[in-house]
Amino acid sequence: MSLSELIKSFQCQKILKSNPQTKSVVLLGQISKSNDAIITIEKSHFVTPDESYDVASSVEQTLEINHNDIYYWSNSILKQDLEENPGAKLNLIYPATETHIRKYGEQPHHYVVETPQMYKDYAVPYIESMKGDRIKWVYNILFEGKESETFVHHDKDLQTGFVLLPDMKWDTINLDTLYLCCIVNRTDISSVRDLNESHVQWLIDLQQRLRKLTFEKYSVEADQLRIFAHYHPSYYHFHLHIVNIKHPGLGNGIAVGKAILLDDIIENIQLAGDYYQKKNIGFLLGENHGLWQIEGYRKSHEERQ
Ligand code: M7G
Repeated sequence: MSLSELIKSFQCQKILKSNPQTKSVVLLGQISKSNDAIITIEKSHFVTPDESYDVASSVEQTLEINHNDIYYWSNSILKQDLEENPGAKLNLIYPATETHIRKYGEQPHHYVVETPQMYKDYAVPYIESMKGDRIKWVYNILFEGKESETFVHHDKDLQTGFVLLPDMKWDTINLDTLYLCCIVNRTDISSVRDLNESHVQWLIDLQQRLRKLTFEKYSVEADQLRIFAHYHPSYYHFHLHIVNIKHPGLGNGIAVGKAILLDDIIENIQLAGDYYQKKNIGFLLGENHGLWQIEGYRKSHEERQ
């Protein structure tokens, strides 16, 4: 079935999330009887408006709500088109797994400080259980040519190479919300916890190349980009987020307690090669997350409170 057919068959059952600030909703529903689906709809930002923005032709209809003295307010319908000025971005996950449903659902969060012992005892086995099918999309990109028509760059060296491509969070139109993803070819790094002094020069070179490639393709300067990794990431195969600094991100993806700048990662392992093996790492953990569901992990956190 095509995406538009899948959307037409979607039967909404629950609002997982609704955020007036990011103007987005996440809906849980079913497409076929036994398969769950998640649809995210995010209203699009203006396509980089400048002083030539033509209000008269951009605003198709207005319905005045009221006016008072010199103040007027109204509802409006803006002109939009799919190619260059879409009204919204829609993502579908189908079939959605239990892990997806838990991830996208509204949930209380906790600030957790993960010690190296908690990592070793509970996170490592959890991470191993989250590989396989869950990161199939990563292997599809790296080794099966999936999404290759969108690649900004593909260096196939198995040790130092990577793919740089548009992240599925980006509409690929609006440079203000530019969001790229760099997935490394090597399969031996699950997260920052696996990085040490042997990776310093590789990461320095990688960052430089990412900045250069992004500038060449999109004319966005190096100092207009935030390049960072997540801890914990949703997918345990090392990757980096390359995002326009104008973009505040959806959810907490760019906030402290989730994002770690690549510059900080490099400097930390330059200062101490085993920094990420020894460090307590503080981050926000949702109650639906698999790690929170592990009793020992949760208890270790509670004992430290
Ligand atoms: P993360 O830190 O593991 O997860 O980053 P999170 O940010 O979703 O919590 C993974 C990144 O890969 C995210 O920015 C996703 O939007 C992006 N991503 C995920 N998938 C399944 C795909 C995909 O199939 N294609 C592309 N291009 N990006 C994806």
